Amino acid sequence: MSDIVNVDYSTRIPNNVSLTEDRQVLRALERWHPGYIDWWMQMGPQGFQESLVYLRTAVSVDPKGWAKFDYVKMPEYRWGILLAPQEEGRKIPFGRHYGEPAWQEVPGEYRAMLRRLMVIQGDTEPASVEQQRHLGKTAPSLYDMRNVFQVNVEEGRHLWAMVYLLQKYFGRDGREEAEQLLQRRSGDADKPRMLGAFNEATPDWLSFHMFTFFTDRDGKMQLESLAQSGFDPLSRTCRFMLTEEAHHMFVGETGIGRTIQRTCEAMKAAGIEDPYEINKVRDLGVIDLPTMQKKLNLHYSLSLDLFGSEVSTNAANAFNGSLKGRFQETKIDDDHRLESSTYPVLKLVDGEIKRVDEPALTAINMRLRDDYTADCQRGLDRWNKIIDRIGVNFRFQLPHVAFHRQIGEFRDIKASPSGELLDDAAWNGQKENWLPSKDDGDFIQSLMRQVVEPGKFANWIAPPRVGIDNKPGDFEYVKLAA
Ligand code: BYC
Repeated sequence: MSDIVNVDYSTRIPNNVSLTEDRQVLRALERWHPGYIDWWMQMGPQGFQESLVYLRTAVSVDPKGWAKFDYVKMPEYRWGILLAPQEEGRKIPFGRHYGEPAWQEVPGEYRAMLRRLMVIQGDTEPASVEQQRHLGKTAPSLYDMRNVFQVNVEEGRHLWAMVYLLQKYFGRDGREEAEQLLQRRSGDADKPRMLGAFNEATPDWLSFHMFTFFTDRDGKMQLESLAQSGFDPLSRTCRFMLTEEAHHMFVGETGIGRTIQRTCEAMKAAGIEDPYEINKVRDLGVIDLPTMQKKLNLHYSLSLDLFGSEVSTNAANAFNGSLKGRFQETKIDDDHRLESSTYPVLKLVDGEIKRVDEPALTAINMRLRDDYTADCQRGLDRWNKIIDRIGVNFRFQLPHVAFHRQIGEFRDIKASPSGELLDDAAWNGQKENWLPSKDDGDFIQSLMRQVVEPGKFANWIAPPRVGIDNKPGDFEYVKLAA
């Protein structure tokens, strides 16, 4: 049975896909496993492989009780293959094959396109682990340290998820791709990861929390659209990955929220009313709000690039072929084929940013990106409420989509966060007001000191409201190796 809810932990690779009956795939995965562990030891969290970490492990795909918590050494984490249960009689919800039964095998004509989507998705997962591997050393508490490690092991599992699909459905090509996924390295000049944001450094915890808020949220949107896929094993895989993804975005949103809270409280206690009195705020040992806005500008714009070009034939082909749908496709009230509808796209027309109606089919990336922006804005609204509640006069804002772009319509122009087009001189004169400068980075770095006493937090971040798995405030989330 391929749709069992509980996970078989008796084999080396926990799974709910009856791997023991699938000898060839099991052998391919077992051959891949040692290379994965080598990669984890080399590129995973540095200095903590012997520590006992209070982690959740998926033990079921039942939404009501899918995880258990326990102390685990990260290299011994049980990375498994978990797919959401098969939906009886599932029909393809969009594209040319709308209404046909979902495919259990890869249709020959879509092999290359599907493989590409899975390889790109797979590539981001280990990339983020690589980007975050230094963070344990400067964790502001054991609670936060545990959270980054939880995110890391689950990104590792997401790599397994894509590797399983590649090995099961793409034969020798799939096995080669699975090898390549262990060879590329984030930021490497010769063999970089595939997408821009995954080659950037994550130098400090503010970056980590921004990354998990903005970039993991791109992950959510991309997984949501792949979860619509006519290729059922991909759909089921992504549906289960989304269950884990929610915690990653929680880590980002609450991480930034706690940083904002601490800064605003410290300002109030010191009688500082003006959030732009940056040096005075920094002297309190907290991160000033304008610097947080700059980090936000950076991470949002890098994440927008992950949606590809606004007008894309790749995206149109993937939708038309019923491989990658829209966000919440089944809830949208239209023909689900997009044969004649249009969608408004911001474009550069005669040197001005204008709204232009494009065929909805080629504007698929744009639509997903708009859904993403709306989702980000809701998070910002929640952060702004924290600022209001404490009574500081400041608001976070998303920059304009033309700001600081490297992909798509606006990659060759310069624009301010409010969307005003600028020449190079104006941009160079202002850019340090909009993006983190070296000084900003150095200041943030100066606050990054590891705090390992249970229940204690670095000065720049407030404690969380509740613990993980309802543990008390002084719970020892990580038992560091002696
Ligand atoms: N960087 O037609 P276009 C996550 C390339 S995050 C570099 O505009 P398309 C996670 C593109 O490959 C989610 N290159 O784009 C988060 C194409 O090249 P080829 C990851 C880029 O294909 C946190 C050319 O430009 N999942 O899970 O419509 C932690 C023209 O492309 C970029 C996915 O992305 C870029 N930013 O859309 C851990 C889902 N953008 O093929 C994990 C799978 C475009 O012509 N991927 N290019 O040589 C896709 O759906 C699409 O491939 C993309 C691009 C959305 C990425």
